[in-house]
Amino acid sequence: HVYYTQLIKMLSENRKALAILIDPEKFIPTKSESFLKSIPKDTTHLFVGGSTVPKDQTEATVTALKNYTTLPIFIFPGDYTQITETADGLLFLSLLSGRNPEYLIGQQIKGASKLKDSALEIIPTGYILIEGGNDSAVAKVSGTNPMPQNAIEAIVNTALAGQLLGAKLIYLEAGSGAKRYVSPAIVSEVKKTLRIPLIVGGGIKTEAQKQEIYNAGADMIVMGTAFEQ
Ligand code: 1GP
Repeated sequence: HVYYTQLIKMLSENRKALAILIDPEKFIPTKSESFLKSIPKDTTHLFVGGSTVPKDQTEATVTALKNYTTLPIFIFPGDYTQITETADGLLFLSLLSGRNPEYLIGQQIKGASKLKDSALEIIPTGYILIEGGNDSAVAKVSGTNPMPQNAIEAIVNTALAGQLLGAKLIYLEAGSGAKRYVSPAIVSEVKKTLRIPLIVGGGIKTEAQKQEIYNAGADMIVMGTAFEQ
């Protein structure tokens, strides 16, 4: 687990992680070089994925990016068809906030045989969808309800259950393009109870917002929409 170990080490040295999310459905592979020049200097990871990605587009995106970067590329899959060996790793997500078995365990079973002998670094990740003030693609595609931002205790317990199930990361997601990002109060309460790294994404656009969420306790922030061309 090279990349996970690197992440733990960087966090132990009080450095924060920043993942830039690329949605293959919207990305033009020939623009990879200019895109990579436009992302922040403090970027530590690239995530590639989306809720609805046409077949083979994830692989084309990863292959194109690989020509111009040494940053680790992780698949952040909307479904099992997005698995590609061209990436460095994969967030093996389970949508813990929802009550749709297809996204809790169904997609994971569909991907399992493909991942059995994979060289991808597979990181079990508890994925928690939180109300972001507008309809999110994750809610729509998964057919699940996001957790309300005022349900802090339920969110904390969901994250804790994920950790107890063996997740190596917890991801608090407000949805791509969220009007309202996950509140600092939620981030700090979840962080207090976890001993695994905490990822926060959805609706974070500015440097000030990013710092606010880091200060609340996020170990990694994911930004997508802010850098879409
Ligand atoms: C979405 O958390 C990510 O899955 C990033 O969201 O596109 O709003 O930055 P944004």
